[in-house]
Amino acid sequence: MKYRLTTALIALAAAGAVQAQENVLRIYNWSDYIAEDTLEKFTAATGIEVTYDVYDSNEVLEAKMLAGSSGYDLVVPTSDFLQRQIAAGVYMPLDKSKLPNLANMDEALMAGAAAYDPGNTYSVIYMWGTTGIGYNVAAVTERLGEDYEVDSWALVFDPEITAKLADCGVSMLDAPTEMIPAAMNYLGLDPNSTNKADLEAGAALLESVRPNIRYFNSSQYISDLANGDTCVAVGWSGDVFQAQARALEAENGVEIAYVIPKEGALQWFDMMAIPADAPNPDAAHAFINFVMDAQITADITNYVWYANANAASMPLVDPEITSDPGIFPTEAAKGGLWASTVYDARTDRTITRLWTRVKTGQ
Ligand code: N2P
Repeated sequence: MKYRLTTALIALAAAGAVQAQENVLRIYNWSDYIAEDTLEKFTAATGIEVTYDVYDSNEVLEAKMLAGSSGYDLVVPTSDFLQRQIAAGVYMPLDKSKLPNLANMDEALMAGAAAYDPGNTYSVIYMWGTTGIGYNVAAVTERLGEDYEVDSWALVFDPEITAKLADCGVSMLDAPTEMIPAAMNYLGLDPNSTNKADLEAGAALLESVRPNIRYFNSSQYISDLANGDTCVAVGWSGDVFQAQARALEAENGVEIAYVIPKEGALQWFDMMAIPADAPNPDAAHAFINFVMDAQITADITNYVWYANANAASMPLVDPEITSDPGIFPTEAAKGGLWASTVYDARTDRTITRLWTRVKTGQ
């Protein structure tokens, strides 16, 4: 009898464990990219527990996705990387019957994202933004003069200018498919060119300013800008605004601004997608639908300062954010934005090789 009871208890405990496991959603998202209460609210609404890991590089995410068996149920690649990963069979088609909140999405932006994922079959826009420049207003003015207008990529790509800024700290994203095209664009070349000579020219420009760059990293600059430890960063729109907000909160006298340079900038979409081998795709669908709730996505935008693509959420987004041209670019600025195209394997290898050279000088 006793034995039987124990067996029954073990069976019960095992069933409980399986059930607990089934009710876990494993998310892999960009760092500094969600509101403080989003996961808590999701668990309260659905009973699904969340484990949440972060990355700051598409290359890191892509390596995990291509290797397979990541254990993640939901990931957030940028649109061009997503396109290549879809082709590699990494994701499962979304079951749109489980996503009634798709009705909230902005049709024009979803049509833009469909250039990478036809029919929006595998993905939904999480947030979008631009890759521009964040800077410490006082530190830059002190070094370049009152009359210097910060409106150009020259701030980070002109060796004479970066030499004057080097002492206060200039950083760049560790994102080769964003930095090399930005340099090419500054040179007047097509940022999407896959011509080897063009890519080499972009890399050579980066090498020419390399001695004045303190580091290449895609997340460190938020706190460094906010604390005044660096003064210029090529960065992602919302991350720079988060630095600005942190400095304001700290009342440390640091004023941070974000500029989309006049030569233009990359506009990107970060996409929620479900790995084909996700252990819990139902929970992932529930989360995607939850994020598409107007209030939830407005809460995220209000916290991370990134634009979302949820039309229904707009009235709930802080007007300070919707009216900021750094977050929602003006029609005029939109003309200067470019979208990235996915690289073929050969171009990808070239970029990787050039990037190693830029970073290490070899
Ligand atoms: C959030 C960075 C997301 C932008 N820290 C990268 N596409």
